[in-house]
Amino acid sequence: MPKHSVTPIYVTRPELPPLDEFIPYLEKMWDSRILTNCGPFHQQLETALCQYLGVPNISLFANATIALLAAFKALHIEGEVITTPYSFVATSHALLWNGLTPVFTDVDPVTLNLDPDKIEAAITEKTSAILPVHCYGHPCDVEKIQKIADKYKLKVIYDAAHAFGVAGDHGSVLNEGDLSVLSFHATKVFNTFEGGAIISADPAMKHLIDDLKNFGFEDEVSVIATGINGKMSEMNAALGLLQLKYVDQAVVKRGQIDARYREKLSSIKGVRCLDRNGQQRSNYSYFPVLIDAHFPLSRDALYLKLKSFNIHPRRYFYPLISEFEMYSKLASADKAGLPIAHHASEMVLCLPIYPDLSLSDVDNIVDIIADVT
Ligand code: T4K
Repeated sequence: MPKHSVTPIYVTRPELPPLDEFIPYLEKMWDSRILTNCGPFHQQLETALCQYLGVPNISLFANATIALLAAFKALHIEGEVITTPYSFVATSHALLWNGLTPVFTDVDPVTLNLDPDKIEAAITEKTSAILPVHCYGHPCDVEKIQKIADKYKLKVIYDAAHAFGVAGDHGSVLNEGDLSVLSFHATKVFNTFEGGAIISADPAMKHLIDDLKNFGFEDEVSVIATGINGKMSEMNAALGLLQLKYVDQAVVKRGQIDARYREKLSSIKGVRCLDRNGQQRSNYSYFPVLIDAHFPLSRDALYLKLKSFNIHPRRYFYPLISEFEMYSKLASADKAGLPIAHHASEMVLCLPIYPDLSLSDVDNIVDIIADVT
């Protein structure tokens, strides 16, 4: 029998290290009075993350949204950028903030990532970049995207907000494209409360990005570009150093929850879990399911039903970005051109997944879903 949860179960719950292990970091900050502007913890975290993620250069940011803004600035992107409507709104907002025009193309029905076969038809003489998202941490078809980018001399900036530690067929997805942007928000697999990062291949590019996140200062008296204040503080960086010690075990626990959901949901008609094809290493950051017409309830009815049991899934990503008022007038936002994204957005439900979620809670969530069949 499904049970009403005594405490609310949200889509996620941030992972935190033992508090007493954080105190020595705070003591160091109190002693040194170095609180921000790329201090020692910031530098240590950049080094540690390069090693952990297997990437050559990383620039820490206050959050992924500002990192995305800086990424487009660093590459001098102009005109139109081809992107997915099936993402968190920050993806496209980064374009508008840079005076760029998003051009939405449809997603692949299996991965729900930008469909590479739709990209070429959207390229015009104004196109200068592609902004795909590794949605839910599922790798994009990086090879096909790169081929198109090379053919038309376009830059590729990956929104890798969900893809911490994810590897595809060619290793870390974070080494793909020109730049990749990570989020370390509280709701992510690896969190620094708020935080983000840009991964770059070339030290000169990292140098430019580091200047851009510090107002554009090259030195005390020279400002080389219209930079922003995007620096990660020492407090966030110190937390990141500590979180890094625990992230592997957190991913293992997430993997167990993912496996339990898949096993238990497999017998429920009308509920489809997304494949993990092409992932050599997953981070299990989200657990999206698609509720189709074979299920007796609509997605929204199931969402409300779970809420009535004090379980709070989320409809990531509904509405589509292209439906928000600042995008909906764009020609590429027309629903007719984005049938798969619309369909997914109307069917998706992200079920709770986080390391502390017990397998008995997972069983109860599945029981609530199954109880309507
Ligand atoms: N690109 C993509 C593809 C993204 O998904 C995101 C962010 C970005 C870029 C931008 O990254 P950042 O600039 O944020 O670094 C959340 C997050 O705020 C957002 O970071 C994330 N994607 C998005 C998918 O989800 P909301 O508005 O759904 O969050 P909220 O506050 O409703 O939190 C969800 C649940 O998590 C809550 O019901 C309870 C739990 N929670 C949340 C927070 C913040 C906690 O237990 N503790 C907390 O501190 O956007």
